[in-house]
Amino acid sequence: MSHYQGLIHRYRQRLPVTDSTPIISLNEGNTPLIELHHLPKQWGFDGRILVKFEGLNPTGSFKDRGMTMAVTKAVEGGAKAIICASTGNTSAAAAAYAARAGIQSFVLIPDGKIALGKLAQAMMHGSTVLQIQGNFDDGMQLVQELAKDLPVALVNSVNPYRLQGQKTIAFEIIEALGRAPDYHVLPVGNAGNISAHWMGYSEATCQQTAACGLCHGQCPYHLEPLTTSRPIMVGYQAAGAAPFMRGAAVKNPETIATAIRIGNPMSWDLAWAAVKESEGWFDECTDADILATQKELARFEGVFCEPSSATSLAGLKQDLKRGKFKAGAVVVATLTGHGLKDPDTAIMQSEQPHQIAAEKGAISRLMEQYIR
Ligand code: AN7
Repeated sequence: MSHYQGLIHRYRQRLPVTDSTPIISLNEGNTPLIELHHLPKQWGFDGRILVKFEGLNPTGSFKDRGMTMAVTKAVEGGAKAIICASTGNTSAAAAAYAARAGIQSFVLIPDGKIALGKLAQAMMHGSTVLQIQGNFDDGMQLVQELAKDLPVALVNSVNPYRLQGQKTIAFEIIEALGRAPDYHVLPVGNAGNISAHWMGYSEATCQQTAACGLCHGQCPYHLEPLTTSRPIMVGYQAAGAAPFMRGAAVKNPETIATAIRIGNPMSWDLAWAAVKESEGWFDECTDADILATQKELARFEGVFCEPSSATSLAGLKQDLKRGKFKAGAVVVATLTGHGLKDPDTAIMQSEQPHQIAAEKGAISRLMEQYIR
């Protein structure tokens, strides 16, 4: 076995590929599962919290898992171009994987509401960036219509190969823990990721029989189960963009967590199925709590995720206080994207640099205030 070559190579038996499929990969996946050492205690929790840091994927978010599959299948099918609507991370991943494949990419992004790092990525990888006067939901409508009329493959998560790639996160977590967690918490925007997590956990436990109730004997992957239990799935949304809490689409979603500024999620039914079958729940967090948690994680654990990603831990913290998690439980939180994606929001909420003379005395006097 040579070095790690990405999640399609790693999990090819559990993915819809053949030996002749031309794999388009940037060695995505295989991200670290990091145990939190300080926040569980600070939050009064006697269980374990581990974060799956998806910010360490090649373009800095979990979108690479889905994009390696979607672009691989698009190229296998002869596509010369791909298109997506995006709040930023999907566009960065689409641009990078299209570059890798040598095909054209088009990305529709909401005017002005995308984090700077993500825009830089799409531009740098040579994507044709279309900044529309509308939000993500408007863009999603448009790309579905455009992909019908033009020879471009749609690579949003309505493309089933996206969820196929993203389901591999569950396999990695089970392998790292030696079991499934008791709870899995994650942010929910367009709702593809929670659906993919549940698909992964379900396939990992599937007994390939009607009796197991998961695939009703229909599972295409005739493999030994990886584990025996599935986690309770908990999805957290930003309060200004929480259609799952309102029970209907939200017309003008607003949140500082621009990645999940989505009012009309495409995977509505799949996400509800994940939550209901696992006996989990949805809840919402304020922007203030999201930012405070992002900072706590960076400050006390050394892990820097983007605001949307911190929504998973902001929700967890809130629901621990409400006693919604069993004592002693093992909780995994997906940190969907890297903090460097959105430098503006990070700098805005942090202690500013000290403007100081290039002079030893002045600097040491300042330093003494910090050394106890
Ligand atoms: C960091 O890039 O929808 O519930 O267009 O970038 O699967 O949509 C991003 C979504 C969470 C929500 N965290 O996942 C896009 C886009 C981050 C994200 C989500 C996104 P889904």
